Amino acid sequence: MQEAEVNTLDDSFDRQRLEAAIAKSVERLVERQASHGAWPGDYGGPGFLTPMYVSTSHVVGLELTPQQRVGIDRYFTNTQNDDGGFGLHVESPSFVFTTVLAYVAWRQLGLAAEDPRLERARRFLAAHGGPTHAASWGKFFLSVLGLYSFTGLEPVLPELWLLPRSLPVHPSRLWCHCRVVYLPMSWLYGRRAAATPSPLTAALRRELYPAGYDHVDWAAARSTVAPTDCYVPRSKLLQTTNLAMRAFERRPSVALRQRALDAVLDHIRAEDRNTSYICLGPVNKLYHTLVWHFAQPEGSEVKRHRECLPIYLSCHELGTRMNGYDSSLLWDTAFATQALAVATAPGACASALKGAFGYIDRTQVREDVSDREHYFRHRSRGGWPFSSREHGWPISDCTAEGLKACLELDRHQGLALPPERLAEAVDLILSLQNDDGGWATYELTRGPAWLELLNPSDCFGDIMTDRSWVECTSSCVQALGAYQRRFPADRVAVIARAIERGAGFLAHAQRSDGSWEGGWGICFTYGTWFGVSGLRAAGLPTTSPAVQSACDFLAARQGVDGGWGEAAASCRERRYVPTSSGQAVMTSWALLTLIAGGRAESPAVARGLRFLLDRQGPDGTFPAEHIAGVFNRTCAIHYDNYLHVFPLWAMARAHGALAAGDSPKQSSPVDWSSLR
Ligand code: LAN
Repeated sequence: MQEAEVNTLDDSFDRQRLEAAIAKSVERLVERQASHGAWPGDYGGPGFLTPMYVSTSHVVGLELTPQQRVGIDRYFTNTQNDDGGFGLHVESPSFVFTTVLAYVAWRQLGLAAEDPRLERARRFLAAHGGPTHAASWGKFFLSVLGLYSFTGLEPVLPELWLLPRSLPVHPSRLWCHCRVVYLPMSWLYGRRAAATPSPLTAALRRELYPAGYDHVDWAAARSTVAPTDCYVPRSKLLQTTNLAMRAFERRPSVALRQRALDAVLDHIRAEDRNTSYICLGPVNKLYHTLVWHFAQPEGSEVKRHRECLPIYLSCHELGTRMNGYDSSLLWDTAFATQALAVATAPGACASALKGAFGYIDRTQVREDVSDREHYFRHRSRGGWPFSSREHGWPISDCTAEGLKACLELDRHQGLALPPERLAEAVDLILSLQNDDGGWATYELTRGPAWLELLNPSDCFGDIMTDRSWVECTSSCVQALGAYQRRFPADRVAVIARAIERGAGFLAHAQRSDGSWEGGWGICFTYGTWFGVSGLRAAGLPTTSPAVQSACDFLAARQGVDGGWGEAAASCRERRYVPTSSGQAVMTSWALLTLIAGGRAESPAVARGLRFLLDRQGPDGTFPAEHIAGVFNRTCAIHYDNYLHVFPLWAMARAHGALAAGDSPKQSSPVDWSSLR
C-alpha cells in the first residue's frame, strides 16, 4: 500500500471510475422516468394479493384479458415453492393461507385439477391440514367465495362500529390499514355474503376437502392454525373476546345488525369517495369491490371499482401480479429526486428534475377530506401520499420525503413551491408527532399498545395500532431540519422542539447493540440508516456514541465480498439474518449510514463502494437481487426503483464526502487504488 497516495480521491483513475459509475447510474435512472414526471415500478411480492385479485374478478364478473391470464399463470408457476405451496411473499416458505388462495385462483383461471402444479399444491395442503388450518384471512376470503363456512370463522362484528368512540377497542383507534380491511370484512360477515355457487365451487369443495365439505367440524376449525401460518399465536384476551363475540352472534338483533351494516356501508362509501375508488390499500380495494357486488350488483359503485381494479396489476419478470398499493410513485420520485440532486451539479438534469417537480407539485394534498372527524380521518392538507393525488391518504414520512425533495429541487434547480405550501406540509408533520416524540405512519397513535393482544390475523405482526417508527420519525426530523435551514425564521421554537423530541424518540429506540430495527425495509440495515440520519439531522455530531455504535454495528456485519445483505427472515425473527452475499440496495443503505456517521474514508466504505462498482453492469444497472421491503414483520414487498436509486445515492454521497474531505480520518488508511 502506498501511504502517500491513499485516503484521497486524488488518484484520478479511481475518481474516474466512481464518476463514470455515477454518470451511468444517473443516465439509467433518468431513462426510467415516465412522461408524467414520476418513476413507475412494480410493487408486488405479497403472496395473497394476486390470488385475491383473480378470485374477486371472477366473482364480480370482471374478465381478465388474455395477456393478464397468461401473465398471472406464469407468475403462479414461477412463485410456486418446491414443496408445492406458496409463500406469504415471494421469498417465504409456504403457507396454507396463500397456497389455498393460489389454488383456487388457478382453478378459476381455468387450470385443470389434474395439472401437476395443482396436484403438488394439493399435496402441500393435505400435509398441512387444508383450508381449516389457514391463517384467518385465508378462511375469511374462502367464505366469501363459498369455499368455507361462515360458522368456521371467528365473528367479525359490524356492531363494533356502533360502540362509543371513547372505548379503547373502538375501530377508530386501530391502525388505518387494519381498520379499513376489517371494515368491509365486517359487512361481508354481517351479511354472510357469499358468491353464488357454481359447478366450479362444487369441484373446489371436493378438491380442497377430500374428506367431504359436509363433514368438516366448523366449530373446531375456528381456532386451528397450521404452524406454517401462525406468527402471532392467539392470546388469552383474544380467545376470550372471540367467545364473547360468538355469544353475541348467537342472539342477533336484526334491527341492530341493519343499523351496523348501514353505518359500515356509509364508511365504505366515504373511503371510495376520498380515494377515487382506489382505496387505501389492495385488500380493502378488493373487499370493497365485493361488498358493492353483493350490496348493489348493478350499481354504479361496483362498476367504478371494476374499472380501476387493473391499476393494481403490474408486469414483473416473474409474471403479472397485483401490487401492494396503487403505486409507489410519489415515494420513488421523492427518493429519485434526492439521489439525482446529490449526484449531479446544480442546474444539471434540468428536464428530469422539472418533471419530478411537476409530479410532486400535483401530488400534494391540498385539502382535508370532507366530514373527516366523522370518518376518523386525520387532517390531510399539506401532506403527500405514497402514490398519487387521487389516492390521497397522506403519510408522515411520504410528506417528509416530499418536502425534502422540494427543498432539494429549490436548491438544485431553483424550482420552488409557494412557501405557504411548504409551511402546510410542516403543519401536517407537526400535527402528527406523537407524545413519545416519534411519528407513526398515517395518523397519531390512537390506541393502547395492548390492543396488539387482539391481533386476529395469525400471520401478521404489529397491525393493530399506528405507533411511532424509526423510519417515519427520522424522515420527519430530517424534513423539519431541512425546512428550518431554508426558512430559519418560521416557527423557530416549535420546530426546534419537535426535532429535539424526535431525536429523543430515536435515541430511545436504539438497541443496545447500536442498531435500529426497521419496520418497512429489511431490517436492521434499513432501520439503522434511518436512525443515524435522523440523529445527524437533529444535530448530533458524528462522534456521538449513538452514531459511532451504530456504525460499529454495521461495520461488523459487512460481508466478505464487501457488501451488506439481510434476509426477510431478519424482520420475522427480529435478529440479523445475513444473506449469503451482499445486496446492492442494503450495501447502499449501510454506506449512506457510515458516511453520515463520518466514516466516508474508512476501509469499510472503500470495500462497500468497490462491491457496488464491481456489481454494476456495463450498462450501469445492477442485477436483480433479494427483496428489500417489508410490512408487518412477516410480509416482504418489492420496491422496483430501489436498485436504481440507492446505489446511485450512496456512490454520489461517497464521492461528495471524499471530494470535500469532510470526514474525520480513520485510524487505518484506505487504499483507494483498490477500487480499480
Ligand atoms: C406501505 C407502503 C408504504 C410504506 C412506507 C411509506 C414506505 C413506510 O415508510 C410507512 C408504511 C407504508 C405506508 C406502508 C404500510 C403498509 C402497507 C400499506 C405498505 C407496505 C404497502 C402495503 C401494506 C398494506 C398493509 C398491505 C395490506 C395488508 C395488511 C396487513 C392490512
